[in-house]
Parts: sequence; C-alpha cells; structure tokens
Amino acid sequence: MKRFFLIAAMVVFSGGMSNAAELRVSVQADGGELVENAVVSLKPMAPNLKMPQPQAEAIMTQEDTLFRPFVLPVTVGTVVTFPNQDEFRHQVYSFSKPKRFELRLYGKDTTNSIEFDKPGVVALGCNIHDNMLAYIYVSEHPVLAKTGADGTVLFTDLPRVVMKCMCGILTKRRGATT
Ligand SMILES: [Cu+2]
Repeated sequence: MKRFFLIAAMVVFSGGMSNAAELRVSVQADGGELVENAVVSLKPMAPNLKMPQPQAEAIMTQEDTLFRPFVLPVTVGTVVTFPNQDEFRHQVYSFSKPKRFELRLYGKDTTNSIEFDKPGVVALGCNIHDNMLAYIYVSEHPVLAKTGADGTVLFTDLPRVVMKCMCGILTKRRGATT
C-alpha cells in the first residue's frame, strides 16, 4: 500500500496589525509524487475561536457523463446541489453511510439539493452511467480544502493558534476518466 506524507510548510504570519496567518500544506506520496485532490482539514486546538465561516452551499455538476469536481470538500451542514448540464438524464445515488440517497432520474430542468449532515466520505455514482464516480468529503471542521495539481493547498486568514492538520486521500477506483 502506498504511503502518503503531509508536509505543512509552514505558517506565514501576515505583517502589520493583522492577526491572520497563512498555512501552505503539501501532500506527497512516498515516491515523492505530488498528490492532487487530497482533502486537508484544520482543527484549531483552542476553544471559542472566531474561525472563517464555512460555505453553506456547494455544487456537484454532472457534465460530459462525469461529476465535476471529482472531490468536493464540505463542512457538515452544507447543502450540495446537483445540476445536470448534459442533454440526457442522470440518476445519482450513494450507498455511503454518512449519506445514503438516490435522486430520481432527472434532466436539466430539475434542481436537486441534499444536505450533508454527518461527517465522512460519501462516494457518488450514477445508475445510468457506471463510469461516473466522485466523492463528497464531509468534515466536522470549518476549514478545509483540497490540493491542486501541484499537490498543495494554501489557507489564508487563519487565526494565530495551534491547529491540528488532517488529510484524506481519495483515489479513482472504477476507472473514472479525467
Ligand atoms: Cu449518469
């Protein structure tokens, strides 16, 4: 099994009167290759902090018989909409424990929204198109993001406190494209 390393390279405090900090996190596999789409979340180790507000809504699009994005990081309580940009219909479902659901067959004219109210990883599929696969990563922490193609993620406007940094790696099983 492949091992992954989390490199937090590290806190840069903004100058002047600001109390905000920046944190750049890099995720690498043990061969040194940079890992895209790793979800990095931060948990502040101090109580009663004013943290950046998590997003209340997010979008998981169906387009060209794919989900976009492949990995969607959200905080618990986020409502995700599932717009269909294709000329044909999809039937999206998940059997994952944090959110089991199935949307009825729908086309462009229907707006589906689901609240993700428990933490964990929700794998998405489509009953019509077997190759469709994506993940919604539901975190209890308000600060989270995924790595880009360069394997890094940059957090800004963080409070200047010690934070625990966690990472989830999601891989492309079932031969999804892109
Ligand atoms: Cu589909």
